[in-house]
Amino acid sequence: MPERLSAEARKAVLKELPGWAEVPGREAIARTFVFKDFNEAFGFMSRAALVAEKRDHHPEWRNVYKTVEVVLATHDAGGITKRDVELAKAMNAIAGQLGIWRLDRTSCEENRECPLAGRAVRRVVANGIGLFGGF
Ligand code: H2B
Repeated sequence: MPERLSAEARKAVLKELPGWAEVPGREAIARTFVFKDFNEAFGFMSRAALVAEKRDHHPEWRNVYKTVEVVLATHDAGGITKRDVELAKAMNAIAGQLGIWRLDRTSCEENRECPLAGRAVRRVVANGIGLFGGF
C-alpha cells in the first residue's frame, strides 16, 4: 500500500493539481466540478468511475444536477497517497476533455458551502468558445 504523504508533500503535490485543495480537519483532497448540464456531469462520473474501478481506488463524491463534488483519500492508509494524486489528475484530464464548465475551489472562508464549494473560472474550450460556470 502506498504511504501517506506528509504535510509538506501534500502541499507540493497540490501545486500540480489545479482546482484541488485539502479538506480542513481531514487528510483528504477535494474539488468541485461544474459542468454544462447533468448529461456532462454524469458523463464525467461514468468515465471517472471506470478509471477508479480499474485502479481499485474509489472516490467519495456527490452529484447535484451539473455539479460533482469529489473528495479523495486512501482509506486503507488513513490519509492522502499517490493513488489519490493520480486519480485527481485523471479526473482533471477527463473534465478537460469534456471541454466544459469548471469550478475551482478557493479558500474555505470565501464559501458558505465549505469545504466543497468553489468559485467559477472562465475556461476556453477547444473550439475557442468561452464558457462561464458558477452557482
Ligand atoms: N478506495 C479508496 N479511495 N481508498 C481505499 O483505501 C480503497 C479504495 N481501498 N478502494 C480498496 C478499494 C480496498 O478496499 C479493496 C479491498 O482493494
